[in-house]
Amino acid sequence: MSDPVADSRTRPADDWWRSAVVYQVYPRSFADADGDGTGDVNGIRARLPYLADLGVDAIWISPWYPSPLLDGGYDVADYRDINPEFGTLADADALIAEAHALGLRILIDLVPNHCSWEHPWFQAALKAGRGSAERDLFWFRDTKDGGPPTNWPAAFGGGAWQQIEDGQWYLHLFDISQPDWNWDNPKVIEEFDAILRFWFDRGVDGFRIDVADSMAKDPTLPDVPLHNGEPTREKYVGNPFYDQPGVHTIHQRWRAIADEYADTPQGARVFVAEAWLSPAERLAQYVRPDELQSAFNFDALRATWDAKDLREVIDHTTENLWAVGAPATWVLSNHDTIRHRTRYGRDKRDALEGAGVVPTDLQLGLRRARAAALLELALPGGAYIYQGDELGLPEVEDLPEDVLDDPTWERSGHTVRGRDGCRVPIPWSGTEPPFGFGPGTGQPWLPQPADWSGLTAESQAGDPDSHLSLYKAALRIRRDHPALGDGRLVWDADAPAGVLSFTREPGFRCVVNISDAPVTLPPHQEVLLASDQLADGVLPVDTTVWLAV
Ligand code: ISL
Repeated sequence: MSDPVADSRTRPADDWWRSAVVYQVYPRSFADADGDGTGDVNGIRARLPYLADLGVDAIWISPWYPSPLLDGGYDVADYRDINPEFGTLADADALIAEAHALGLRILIDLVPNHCSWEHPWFQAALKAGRGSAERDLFWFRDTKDGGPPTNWPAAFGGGAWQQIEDGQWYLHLFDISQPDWNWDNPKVIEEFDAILRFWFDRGVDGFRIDVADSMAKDPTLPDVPLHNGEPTREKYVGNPFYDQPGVHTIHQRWRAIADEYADTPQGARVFVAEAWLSPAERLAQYVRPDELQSAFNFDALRATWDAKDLREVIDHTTENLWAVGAPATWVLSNHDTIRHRTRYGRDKRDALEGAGVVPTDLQLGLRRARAAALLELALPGGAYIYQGDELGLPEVEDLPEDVLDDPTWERSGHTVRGRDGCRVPIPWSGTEPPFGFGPGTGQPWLPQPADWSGLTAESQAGDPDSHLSLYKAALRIRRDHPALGDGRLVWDADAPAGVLSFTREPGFRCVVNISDAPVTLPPHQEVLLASDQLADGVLPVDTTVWLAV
């Protein structure tokens, strides 16, 4: 039997996504061309040369659609237009063309589980009344036992049902402003087919699918069990709103649509699933040959800076994804999580939680973030870089309460600050805010720390030892080296405890020292790149080296 991963290296460029490095743009916070304090499409266009020079293969743009931005744009009011705060459809068309001219692919975000309460179909459903065809596009139900139809909790706090004036309730698994679509209704299915085609026809190369595991619901609407007295959002097998079998029918349908584009110059279009599903056996179901091509590997994001943890995640991921012929992906941060420079600067094992209350060593975090970048980019498969990862940005944990914008802050009754700390606008240049985020001195929608002048792209560009220079060097080597990208790895038997060491053919070895003492470098021809200074044939703690062997 042929090996699907090994074969892929000889497949046509259609398989670009198997080894792509994808850069995530969060449009509100990337670059502001018109100076209103909010990032925009023309800001992204202006920075395309930066991204091409950085050396990524593709850009994924978080939602840019018309939206009241009550969940940062994941509350979509119109799936076929651009938020006027961000620009116009003509700007988006120009961006797609300019990116392609620079050799960059464009992925955009599809939010199929829910829309915004401003979406015209939801507004019509509110007016149409119980039992109407309009309400059947969503999950409207009557009161049960004097309360909501189920005990399901919403993601940002509180229950997942909101009661309206006539007494019915609608389902919102996320914010109250994000009503869930009813995917049992054929009109919803057809509408999303048309949305995919709308953007594919405009030239986008693919979609990141938001909460790709939640569209299908158990129509009997059973309650979820209580944990510590509270209804759980845990994704246990059989959860009525996560990982239901029906989601796979939807993904198969979308894959067929993407494959219709195989004969266009860009080739078949692609998907990456956002589904926080563990273990990898479950995630692998989403990337079977007739479903989505790839999925974010959040086990890698969740793993702590620990050799045993990381090795387990790498092995488990690759075993399960390779079994279905899919490449692994590697993710360290995104717009929903505490930035990894900050996480890796903490002792706490589950450093994803506890913003602002855990002692953090940002110098240690930076050192580990450098080592992690070289590990991530050496592993087989695709890799994701969240905007600002390449600058070594930390989480901003001291945003004033009055600027917090994440719905989590309000819905948790001001107990959980939420995700704004990883969404602070990018520092591009200059010595004080807005650090070139927008023209002039106007301040961005979230304030930047005054001490970020050493982190700007401009200040790092000229410094060969900067975080940005490390990323650029790594991406250049990754692009040229035949061992990197898609393929296999073999663990080296001679690695000391606490050291991750693997070889990729031809002639490449990656060694990561996560032990508590320096280790001797294994025999090699040449050091290709190291995340920090190497001393005399020795690899210091929290350092990664790429070797030619
Ligand atoms: O719901 C969860 C756990 O109970 C989360 O893991 C959830 O899958 C994740 O937060 C989904 O995030 C995505 O969809 C959200 C949006 O707020 C995030 O920014 C987006 O990445 C709703 O659209």
